[in-house]
Amino acid sequence: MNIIASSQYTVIIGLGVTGLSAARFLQKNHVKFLMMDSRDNPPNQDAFCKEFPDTQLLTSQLESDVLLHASEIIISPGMSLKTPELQPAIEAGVPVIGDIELFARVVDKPVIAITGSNAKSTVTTLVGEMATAAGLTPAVGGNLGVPVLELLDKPDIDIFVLELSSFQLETTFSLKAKVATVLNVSADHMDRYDSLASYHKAKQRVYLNAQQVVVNRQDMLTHPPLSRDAVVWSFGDDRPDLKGFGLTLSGEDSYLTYEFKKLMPVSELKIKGKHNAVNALSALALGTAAGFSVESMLSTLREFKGLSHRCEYVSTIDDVIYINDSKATNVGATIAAIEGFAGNSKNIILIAGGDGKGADFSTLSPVIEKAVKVLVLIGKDADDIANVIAEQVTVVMSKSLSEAVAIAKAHAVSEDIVLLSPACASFDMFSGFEDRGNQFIAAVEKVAA
Ligand code: UMA
Ligand code: ADP
Repeated sequence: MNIIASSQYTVIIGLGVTGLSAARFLQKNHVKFLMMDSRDNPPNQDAFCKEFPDTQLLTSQLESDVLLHASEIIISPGMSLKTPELQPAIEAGVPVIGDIELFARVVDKPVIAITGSNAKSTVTTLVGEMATAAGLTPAVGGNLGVPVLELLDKPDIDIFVLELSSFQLETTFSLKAKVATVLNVSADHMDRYDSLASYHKAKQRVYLNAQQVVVNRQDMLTHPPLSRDAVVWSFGDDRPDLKGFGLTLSGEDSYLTYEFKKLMPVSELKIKGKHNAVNALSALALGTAAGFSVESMLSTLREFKGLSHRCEYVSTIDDVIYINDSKATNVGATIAAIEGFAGNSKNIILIAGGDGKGADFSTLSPVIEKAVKVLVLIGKDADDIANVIAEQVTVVMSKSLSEAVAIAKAHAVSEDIVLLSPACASFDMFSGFEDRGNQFIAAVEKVAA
């Protein structure tokens, strides 16, 4: 098959938003390429054919032979480097990179690079808003939604604030972030990684060539190898030391603190829960390393309301609070939410379950047994969660989210909290976490009526 006239060609794998942005980037840079997607009907097909009428699009499978003869392969983050059809090319030494690598090769403005198992979107958005408050024009994107190569088209950008996933970091080699952080590491995407160690290794790649790094004092897996020659800042929920952001107690109040200086009471934050105070501290550390003034960052923190679907207040019905934490797609996020809302007695009715992505749910059981009085389970891996929960917790299986909300309401008494925090991806029952969160909100409105 005559795939392409020249012997020099690049292959893009994946016609999602990343692949489309890479196609536009290559075209602008006069690089000959073809597009491949393993799906029969990949997204963006019409847009691609209209915009690139003379470029070949191969669908339904990845063709090893074509990949083997490429000069470079640009792989989308949703495709694993272990994909069998890719192996002959990898073994033959064909470079396989991602969109972040293309971006890193050309970017000429400072980059703040943010990864972690949880809190990436919240902290990236917060740091973007802090950059604006500091008088800069930031471009904010990456795993958050807008592919990085699209950000390059924005005019007059002073600084890039990027959320990066482990999938994106696996194929990134040349990024030289002004500031980089791994916010936290807990198991996620275990259907794609052999072990927590290999997932952790991918996350650590954000530190390659970074000028400054921001680490979490409570999570050693966020620290770069000791030999690194970079300025190190830290954050955590304890008292900070030099170059550190943390919490100090004064009377009844807890304060966001830099080194030995109290900056602002935690109670002034609009985002609630200890994990969000920690998120504020990590954003302060990143912003300080980037050169933002403390005063402008504090004004952002006083205003920032948080993102939808992350421990988002929905409603109070009969003195019971309903919280939408649909973005909790792994065990670590759900533990943080339960700990954030736990009272002195068991006050939480938790709705969880979905696609566990190969997770080990056993680390959920101690927090659930301590704080959850009724656990309502939905979705594909509901049984796997039920199997690790001790008998003293009431577990109810439900076929739908709306039924789960009705069950939760029936069990709730005054001052309880009904928390949707699934610890699982949503794709077994919903089109995504937003859809799951919106259906939860609709179900809450229904039981309120
Ligand atoms: N796919 C195929 N065959 C192909 C190519 C892709 O089946 O040949 C499938 C993948 O397995 C995946 C889906 O298509 O199920 C989408 O993959 P993609 O790489 O084309 O995704 P994009 O549309 O380009 O979106 C990606 C990120 N998606 C993933 O990493 C899966 C988006 O993060 C990101 O916002 C976007 O690039 C811009 O940078 C989403 C995500 O779920 C939100 N990220 C994971 C997470 O946050 O946990 C890492
Ligand atoms: P990410 O982009 O990494 O998925 P988000 O900001 O979207 O991060 O939050 C994802 C989930 O993690 C939400 O359920 C949120 O409540 C939870 N979360 C937020 N901050 C933290 C934290 N510091 N530690 C653990 N979980 C957190």
